[in-house]
Amino acid sequence: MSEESDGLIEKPLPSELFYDHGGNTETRWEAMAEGGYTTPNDRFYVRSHGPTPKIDAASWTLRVEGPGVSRGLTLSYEDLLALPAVSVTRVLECAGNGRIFFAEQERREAEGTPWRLGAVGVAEWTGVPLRRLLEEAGLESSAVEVMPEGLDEPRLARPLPREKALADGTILAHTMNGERLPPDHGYPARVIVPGWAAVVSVKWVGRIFVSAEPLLTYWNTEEYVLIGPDYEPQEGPGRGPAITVTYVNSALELPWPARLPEGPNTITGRAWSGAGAISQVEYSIDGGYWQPARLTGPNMPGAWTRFELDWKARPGEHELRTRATDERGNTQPDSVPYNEQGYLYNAVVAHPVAISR
Ligand SMILES: Nc1nc2c(c(=O)[nH]1)N[C@H]1C(S)=C(S)[C@@H](COP(=O)(O)O)O[C@H]1N2
Ligand SMILES: [Mo]
Repeated sequence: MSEESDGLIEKPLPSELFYDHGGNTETRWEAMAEGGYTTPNDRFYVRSHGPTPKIDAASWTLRVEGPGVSRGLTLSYEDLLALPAVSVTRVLECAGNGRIFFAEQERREAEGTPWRLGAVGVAEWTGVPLRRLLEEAGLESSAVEVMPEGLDEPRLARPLPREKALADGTILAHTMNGERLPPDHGYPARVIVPGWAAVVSVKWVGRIFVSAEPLLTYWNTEEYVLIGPDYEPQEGPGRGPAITVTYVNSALELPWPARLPEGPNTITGRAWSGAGAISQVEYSIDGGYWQPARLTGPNMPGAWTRFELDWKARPGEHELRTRATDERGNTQPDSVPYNEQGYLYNAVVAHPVAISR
């Protein structure tokens, strides 16, 4: 384990699999090339605002409470595991994924961890629909927001509108890719909110507060809000609109920068969208015309698809770009408007590739 994340993240962080950002760790895209459809738990990125808490499932309880529920509910870990479970295969992408490109491509540096494109992964998440827990707690028609709270320090809590909390696919997960949720990923239970930035997928949940009015917290007024000339100022305390959905994006399964031999190369990558399946991926070499890449294997809505392209490469320094479009017609843009905290960067990026003789 690297020194920087030592004591903060529990799982081993070998440098072939991760870039260490000191307490946060980014998946190396080249480590995805040999794998299957989902991101294995041992190489899934970790983004936490504090150290991974040590939680004893035997004494853990989940409470669902607040003015928006009539009865409330307290569950043990065993109770949670005994409820009927569903599985969803979905992408989890940090709102800050791609942040380094504000500096590198837009020439305006943004605050925060300088992720390249590896703060994203797909897993099969298994757990109990949040709707079921809310119904058991006696959800009132007056309920407005549902706020899962983490047991970590600093207790991340992010309110969800009622409809999103009740939506299909929004679950309290206890299992990740068929294994007990690993400590760094929220053991014993985390929320998964498909299609929304991963910050909303609160880890280490201990309490779900159901309100009868809109909730303002640090996590939807100060951080994870869009602040910049292109974003509407908010009424009230919010410094900008709170982030909800993430957008269509793509990455190549290559080191950054990459080095490849001259001649025919087959290059692979993945494209994802929170809004649906991927309808096309195009690529461009050195700013040339866009050509279609081949989509391969499963293309699950709200997860990702793999793609490949053939390139008969000439020696020299090159730039390879990919551009994905989802089934709703959303396409990666050429640039993303600046925002102070560097969120939601999904523009086309120029991947540097050196071709050697
Ligand atoms: N309790 C809690 N939940 C959290 C966080 C956190 O720091 N504390 N980080 C959030 C952010 S910003 C992201 S990107 C995802 C990361 O999930 P992962 O570490 O399982 O990849 O968890 C979210 N849930
Ligand atoms: Mo994040």
